[in-house]
Amino acid sequence: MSNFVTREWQKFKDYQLGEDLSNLELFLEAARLTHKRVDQDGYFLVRRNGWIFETGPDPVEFCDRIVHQAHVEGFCHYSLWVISSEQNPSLTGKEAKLLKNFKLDSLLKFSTLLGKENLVSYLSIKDGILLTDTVITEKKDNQFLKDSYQSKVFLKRDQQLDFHKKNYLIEEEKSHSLLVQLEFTKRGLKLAQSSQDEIEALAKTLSLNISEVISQKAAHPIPGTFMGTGKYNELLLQLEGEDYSHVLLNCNVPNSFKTRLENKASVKVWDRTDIILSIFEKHAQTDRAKLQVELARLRCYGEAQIIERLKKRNTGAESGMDGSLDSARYYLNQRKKEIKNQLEKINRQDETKRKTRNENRPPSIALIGYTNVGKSTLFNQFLSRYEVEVENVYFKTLDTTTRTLEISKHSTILISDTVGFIKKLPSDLQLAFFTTLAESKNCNQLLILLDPSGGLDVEEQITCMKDALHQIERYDEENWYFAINKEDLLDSEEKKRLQDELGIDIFFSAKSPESVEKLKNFIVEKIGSSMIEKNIKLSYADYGKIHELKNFTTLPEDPIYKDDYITIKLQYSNENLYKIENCLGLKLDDILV
Ligand SMILES: Nc1nc2c(ncn2[C@@H]2O[C@H](COP(=O)(O)OP(=O)(O)OP(=O)(O)O)[C@@H](O)[C@H]2O)c(=O)[nH]1
Ligand SMILES: [Mg+2]
Repeated sequence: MSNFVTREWQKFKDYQLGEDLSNLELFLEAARLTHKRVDQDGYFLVRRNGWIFETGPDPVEFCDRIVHQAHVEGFCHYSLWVISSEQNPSLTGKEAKLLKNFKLDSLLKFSTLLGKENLVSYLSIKDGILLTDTVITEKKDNQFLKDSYQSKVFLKRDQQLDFHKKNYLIEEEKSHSLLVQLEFTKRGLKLAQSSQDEIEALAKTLSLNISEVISQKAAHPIPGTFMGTGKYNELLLQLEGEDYSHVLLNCNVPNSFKTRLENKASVKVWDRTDIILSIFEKHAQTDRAKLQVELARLRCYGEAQIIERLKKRNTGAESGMDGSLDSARYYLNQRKKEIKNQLEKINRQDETKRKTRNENRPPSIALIGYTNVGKSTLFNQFLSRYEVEVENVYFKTLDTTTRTLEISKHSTILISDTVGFIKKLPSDLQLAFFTTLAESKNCNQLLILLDPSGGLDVEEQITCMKDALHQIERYDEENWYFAINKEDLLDSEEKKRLQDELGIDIFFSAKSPESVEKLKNFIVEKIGSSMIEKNIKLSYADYGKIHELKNFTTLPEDPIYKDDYITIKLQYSNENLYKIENCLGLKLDDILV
């Protein structure tokens, strides 16, 4: 990219930051001028209420930076603007990829052509606060974009400017957070607390860099300051001396405590629930996941806090609210109702799909386990292709994916990758989480993966998994298999201890193909042993039905072709017997070998 181009776009950005651009026409004129000078397409990002964040000729470079900032700030709704001399800038492959890679909500396009029709498309941003739509406008005698609907995008611009300027600086200096690690020891205290390892892994998932830790061990929380007064003062002192982007707490604290500290120290305060919610928000990809997280956020924050936030951000006007408590409350309830209805619809559709699949359901197995244990890695290995995303972060997967897996030449099973568990998940997320697990709830077998290198002991992972499974009403422990993944990270002594003390069924490494093959054989054997096995005799006239049989049986061996008939070994569960007999048009007992 030539220096000239970069400089010109940089000037445009400075212009945005320096000017009051509530006058949209001025802004568009500046964009047109910049564009004329550089003769290249340009891009900029806007936050959901219209704040221009960054401009430049290279969208990838600043998307990288901005999306990172978005996570740090807890915002996740971004639109990318394309300024182009094309009359109707089309979505190129590169831009489509940007939308996907950076999870941008939309691409907004603006043509800089003068004298002809100008076009601005607004695609919907589904954040429930700013509702936009796709609109085409014409320029008529300097009447360009006078439409009030569209100027909403730029509303309140000047009040947000400092905020973003500050973000910009924070990003350049690399943000850093302060961790407050509290441990309460009183028996029977029902408080979700993360170990330091766990909270560090959660922070890393959000790209939050912990540069300082303040810790305290106490019997129970102290009213008001939550920690001891001395420790609280130490925290305030630390916040005074350093410019942190976040204070992170390893447990959940009352909202009033957070607000007080935020106001006092001008820093974002996130407790364990906030951190987990932000991760879910960051990773939610499907409509269902996005809606569930939004609902959890609305429930979790509580009415008062959301209203407070709305007021602070002054988004009331944009959402069409008059800013009063009543209308905010009305808006919140409406939004909750809306989300619930949409979720119910999605669940109904999924249920229908599941039922159809169950009609002809081969044996099924779900990969479940604590977050980051390697479920998705194993899933991809089993299928020999990159089906689901894998990353060394918490809660990468938020939705269940089910695929058919060939386990031998004549048999298939259904295999599901699922959302990861975490100890003491915030209760509002738990609800969302268990709905997502509905798919695995119906699987015949559960392969419970455990990670000996994770932030939580294997013993604790097992307890957590058992609790969660009981909550979705799965008590059939005979169908659960415990498998330790990441064997490569385990020393022999620890392996022996786990084998002796916990009765682990199998050790493997999802990264080693031989090891995955061993696990596959283990699954085939287990599925086989839970089923009825029979040898039957089929005439050559029924040869074509063998393929159909695979939908609800397993054929562990190749059929044997005799002179007058074929013998087949069948494995099936009793509930599928009538389907087999229907398919063959014969009673199994009549054709046994
Ligand atoms: N050393 C080692 N690392 C592994 C192994 N299996 C998976 N991993 C790594 O563990 C990390 C998490 O893997 P994922 O497959 O995303 O884990 P997951 O259980 O699907 O995680 P969530 O979707 O977040 O619940 C990735 O960095 C993997 O590369 C293994 O056998 N050995
Ligand atoms: Mg996963």
